[in-house]
Amino acid sequence: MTTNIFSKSLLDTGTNEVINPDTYFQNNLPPSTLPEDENKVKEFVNKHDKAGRRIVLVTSGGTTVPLENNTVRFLDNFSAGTRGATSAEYPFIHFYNLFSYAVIFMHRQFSLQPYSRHYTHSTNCFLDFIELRNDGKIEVNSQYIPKMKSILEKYKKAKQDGTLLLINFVTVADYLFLLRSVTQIMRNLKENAMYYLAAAVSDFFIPSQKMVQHKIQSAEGGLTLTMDQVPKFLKPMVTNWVPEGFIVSFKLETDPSLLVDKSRQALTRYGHQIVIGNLLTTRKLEVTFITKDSELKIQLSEEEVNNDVEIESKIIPELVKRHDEWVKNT
Ligand code: 9Z3
Repeated sequence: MTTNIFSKSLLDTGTNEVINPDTYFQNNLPPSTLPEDENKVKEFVNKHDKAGRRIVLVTSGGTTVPLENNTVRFLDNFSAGTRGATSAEYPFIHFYNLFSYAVIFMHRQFSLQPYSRHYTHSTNCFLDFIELRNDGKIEVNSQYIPKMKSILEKYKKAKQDGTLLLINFVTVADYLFLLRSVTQIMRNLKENAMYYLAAAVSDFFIPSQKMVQHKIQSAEGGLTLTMDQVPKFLKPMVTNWVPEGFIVSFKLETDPSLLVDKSRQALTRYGHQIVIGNLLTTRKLEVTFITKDSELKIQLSEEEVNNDVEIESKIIPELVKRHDEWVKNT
């Protein structure tokens, strides 16, 4: 026997229509931390705008879709947050570009963060990098010092200059409300803002009024889910929220034969500046930049892979260059 969670919910039918973003925001609750995050973002944007910096919003990590209002179970989108966290670390500075960027890093709670990402997860736990000396003191193992020193310097500099602001989301609703607020605050930056949308955002969700309140019980057997489509938020973002900003979105596919066509479709549909296509299996080795009139593959060579070069070290300078050219031509 299977359980259809809608048989337990207030409304009985899912809808095949993609709902309008405005309707979505009217019918779903914002995260309780939204006003606090908005204040932090306003302060950050004002400070860096006055200092003549450009600002980039980097989104990172996957969104969850809760199955119950008192959430025990949820669906998740794939993303460790490596793309976003790594990108936010590479200086958004171009050698003939006078502007530097401050970074708003909007990430899934507990996903990888810039700088600390090198030492946080089980494969590179910080405890493995330090030694306990005979005199009871703790020190970094000498073989790791050069790399740690360079990361620490960049981390301290970002902290001292206050050029990195962290805000987080968990659910797809948190993400959408936060994205709308942050972009609207950044709107006045016009072409001096870049939006780098690397977060993996669910295409499907269950509206809260259709969700059961309490934990779904297993006594009735299996579970059948019907989900609504998440509104296509890139449309209002490009058209209304930040029409003058430089917007870069990522397209994730698993079937190589679909990647370029689907990326181009997204670009045509929303009318923003760049779609970066990547495949799940090769995302750390190869990406394709798609614009209205060009297609560029960025790859790591075998030698670069062996030398631990990260593909973001090529993506970011290319984007900064293109942002610069775009500002000059608009
Ligand atoms: C990406 O494609 C990212 O590059 C990855 C990064 C999620 C693959 P990791 O964090 O992975 O390094 O583990 N992000 C965009 C995914 C997405 O949901 N795009 C939407 C779509 O494909 C458009 S905004 O429809």
